[in-house]
Amino acid sequence: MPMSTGGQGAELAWGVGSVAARLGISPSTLRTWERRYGVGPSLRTAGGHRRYTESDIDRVSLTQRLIERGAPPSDATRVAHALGTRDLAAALEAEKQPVPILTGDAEDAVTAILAATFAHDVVRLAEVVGEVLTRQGVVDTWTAVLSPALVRIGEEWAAGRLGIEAEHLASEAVVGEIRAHTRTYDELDRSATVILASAEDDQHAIPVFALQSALAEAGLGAHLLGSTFPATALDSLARQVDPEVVFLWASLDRPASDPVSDAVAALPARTAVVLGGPGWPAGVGEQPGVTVPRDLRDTVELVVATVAGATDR
Ligand code: B12
Repeated sequence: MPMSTGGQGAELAWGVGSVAARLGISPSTLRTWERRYGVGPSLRTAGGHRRYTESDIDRVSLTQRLIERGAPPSDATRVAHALGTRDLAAALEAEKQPVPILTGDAEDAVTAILAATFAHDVVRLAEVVGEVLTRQGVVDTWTAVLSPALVRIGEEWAAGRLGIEAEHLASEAVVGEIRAHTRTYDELDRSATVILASAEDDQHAIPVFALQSALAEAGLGAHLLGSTFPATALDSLARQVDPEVVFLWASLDRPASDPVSDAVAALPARTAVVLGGPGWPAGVGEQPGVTVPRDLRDTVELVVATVAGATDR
């Protein structure tokens, strides 16, 4: 017999036998998961009988599906434990076949990305990111979905709820989809040389891939030189290819005495320097020839306008 938890927003709670029948798991396995890993009922009746809420059942169900797909029970239960009710529901959706189509709401996409990251589900991650990119283009996808999802992933990692492996896995999936999106634009204006990289000692590069893709969407080709671009290479780059624009990203705070700032100051006046990311010190945009835009959209506008000005000359 189900029991009502009572009060406002009352929900039904179920006994071990009902849950076992509903999920096709034996009662003894349910008890083992509860005893060993703490995935079990959160309620008890007055008489001490265990009762599963719908959310408890979702947690057990996700555990079951992850185990069926080869995850060790300890990992499956850890993932199921870490998810709040909303992310849990999204992770369950992500585990279902066929994969559900997103509703189009940016928040749903963020939740789906988080759930797939917790579930280490690379296929689902690529699917969600790819679908939103195709539907909305990279600037809107970045602003409404990828940036908030990455911030949340960073918070989950910093709080110790998400492993570094999951952060790498999500980053690779996001970069892969952004690059695939970029390749759909093949008629690009390459009359100016636009260089994109992240600063020395900074491995964060997803925003640089997003910028290359957004510039492609705007019809402009740009060269991507990857992450941790050495400061000394800026000088040789300027001499070899004489770029119209150099964009450098920094997620991490730049050191007080920064060789990149010195190298930037030494670039020829004809090179416009654009700095993005929270790592640059305040006031860096006051140097001549250096601009620090607010976000991706601003950066695209600035680079497009700079290239138009440079090629008109
Ligand atoms: C993915 C990720 C990684 C990946 C990077 C993979 C890759 N290929 O890029 C990996 C796993 C390698 C990684 C490593 C590390 N990471 Co990390 N990482 C992140 C994460 C989750 C996303 C990074 C990102 O792309 N941010 C971009 C967007 C989402 O955020 P934003 O910088 O705030 O951007 C806004 C503005 O800058 C503005 N904007 C302004 N101008 C422009 C221009 C453009 C073009 C764009 C797009 C936007 C823009 O718009 C953005 C909003 O859209 C962040 C979380 C976060 N909040 O950023 C942590 C984060 C940056 N990492 C962090 C740390 C500590 C590290 C490590 C030091 C961890 C470690 N101990 O090893 C290492 C760094 C190693 C190194 N030497 O670089 C911290 C940094 C804290 C700090 N300020 O010092 C963060 C903030 C996580 C956290 N919450 O603590 N990381």
